[in-house]
Amino acid sequence: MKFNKICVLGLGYIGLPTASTFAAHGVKVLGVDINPQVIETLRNGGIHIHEPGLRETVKTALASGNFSVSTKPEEADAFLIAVPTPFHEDKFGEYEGQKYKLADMRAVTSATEAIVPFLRKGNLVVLESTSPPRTTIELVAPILARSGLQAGRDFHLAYSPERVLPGQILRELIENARVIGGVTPESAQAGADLYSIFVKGQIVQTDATTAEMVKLMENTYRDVNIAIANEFARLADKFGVDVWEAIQIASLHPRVKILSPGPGVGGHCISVDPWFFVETAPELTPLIYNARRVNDAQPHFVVDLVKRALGNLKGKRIAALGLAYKPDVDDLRESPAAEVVHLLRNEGAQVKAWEPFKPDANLPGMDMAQSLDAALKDADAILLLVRHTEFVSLKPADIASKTKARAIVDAVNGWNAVDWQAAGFKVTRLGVRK
Ligand code: SAJ
Repeated sequence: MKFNKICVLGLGYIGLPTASTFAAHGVKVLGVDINPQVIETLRNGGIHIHEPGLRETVKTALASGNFSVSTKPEEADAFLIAVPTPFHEDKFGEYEGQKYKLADMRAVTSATEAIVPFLRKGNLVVLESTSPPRTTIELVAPILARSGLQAGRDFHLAYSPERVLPGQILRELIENARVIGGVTPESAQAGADLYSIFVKGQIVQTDATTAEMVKLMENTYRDVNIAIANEFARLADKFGVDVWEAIQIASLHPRVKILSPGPGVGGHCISVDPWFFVETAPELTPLIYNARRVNDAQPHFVVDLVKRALGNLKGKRIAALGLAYKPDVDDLRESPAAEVVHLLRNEGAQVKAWEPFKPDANLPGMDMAQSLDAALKDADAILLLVRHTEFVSLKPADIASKTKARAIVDAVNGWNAVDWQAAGFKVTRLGVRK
């Protein structure tokens, strides 16, 4: 199938890079977002999200005349839906007395509805948003049928998840393998024709529900494996073992690869996607459900460590280093580090947080330091929450001269305990009680 014009609905972390990459490859692209501010920002040459290289790609795409933006879709050969699928804030499911989160599919529903008046015979529609299994055939197809056209007979319909890593989106969009699940083999083929415009990685064709499941399986696999690493950290602490040493030794086994414990699992993918399985099949997912609970509870274990270092936290001053959800990114969404800080404050501690990637972050109830030195100055303890490269390379002797704190708590195995002890610090580490 040939594509002269495509319409991308949703210009966020995935939609905008995808739309501008298509445009850079010579396709006419209309980017659609219901938020007029997003459209205005883009029209004025700005960009509303942070992603390395994206500003230039968008600028070039707009200047080439191939990329335009609007709040409304138009007729096109293909429609891509890349809108958010967050959770409902105030609605929960319940199974055997246990609450679980529910996906809010309203954005997918309204983006699909917006396509209906413009859908023509022979078009392709692709859903990219991470969704519960069977969304393509049970939610999207019936809405599109309101056009009088039927998916798989009159137009092509496919599901193709994004699987890119924030911070490397533009490269991974092109290089990663791409799975395309069609409601028919012809739909999958049409999707493969579309993405082969820029994808250099392998393109795998399958059915729509398999592709939906693949995406959720990838992130659930990671979540469950991080949960077991976190439980290992709790066990090592109980048994007087250093979990980091134990993981390293166990991972020498050719078929064992254990992930890293830490303050929990954040971001907008791994802490979210497993719930899409739980909500659609709570009776089949006790392991996935409990892995989520283990990872969500992990910030409490970090607070316990701080208490071990400082005793009662009332009035204690703590320098919290890092608020991002993972190392070397500026993304604070669903960050377990931020959750730790909130819990410490609830215990009466006075926390100054230093996040070098977002010093001006405006989180409710958060006291942000404007520099590392400002965070350290009056601290009683230094708490390492994110393994940012610049934190790992801090020199204990330098730090000792900048603070009266003589206790460090390392929740991410970022620092060498011996070096810090040599500089006069008492060291408390996650997953270590020796
Ligand atoms: N984490 C640990 N221990 C580890 C690894 C990670 O505690 O050993 C924590 C991180 O600190 C972070 C969270 O898990 O808080 C998630 O980080 P991540 O790097 O594992 O994943 P994301 O959310 O940045 O990106 C993932 C990727 N999926 C996989 O690696 C299977 C990415 O490819 C997906 O595109 C993305 O989710 C998504 O959009 O679904």
